[in-house]
Amino acid sequence: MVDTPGVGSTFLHNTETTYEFLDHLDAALFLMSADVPISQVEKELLDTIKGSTQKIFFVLNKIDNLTPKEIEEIAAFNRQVLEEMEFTVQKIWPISAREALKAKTANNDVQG
Ligand SMILES: Nc1nc2c(ncn2[C@@H]2O[C@H](COP(=O)(O)OP(=O)(O)OP(=O)(O)O)[C@@H](O)[C@H]2O)c(=O)[nH]1
Ligand SMILES: [Mg+2]
Repeated sequence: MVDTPGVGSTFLHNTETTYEFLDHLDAALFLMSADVPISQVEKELLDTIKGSTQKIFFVLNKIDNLTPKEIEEIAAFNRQVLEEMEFTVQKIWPISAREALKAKTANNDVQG
């Protein structure tokens, strides 16, 4: 598994690194941020991925600061953008990497 740098990176070489990996995709996990809608650069990346794999898992991160209603709204908005781009979106997986890390750390404490 390869964690590519995000696109729209401050540093152009990061974005180039991401694009260099796109020939070798078995599946893609596309991480979106719940605090901002999908950006134009992300849409360009998605367009490129489209030809490389059909297996894309859409994940919505950073839901920790949002109400369930807000999560619904941003997920619905992003879903519409993706469907307009002719992706088949089975599901958008809402997660919080921050909460997951917190839980993992707490769990490790219990286990000593
Ligand atoms: N509130 C919140 N912030 C998060 C969460 N996950 C990541 N962040 C914050 O988002 C920022 C970027 O996190 P990274 O993990 O570096 O994001 P990335 O997508 O790997 O970024 P690049 O690899 O640099 O493109 C950091 O300030 C994190 O603390 C989350 O679940 N909730
Ligand atoms: Mg990263």
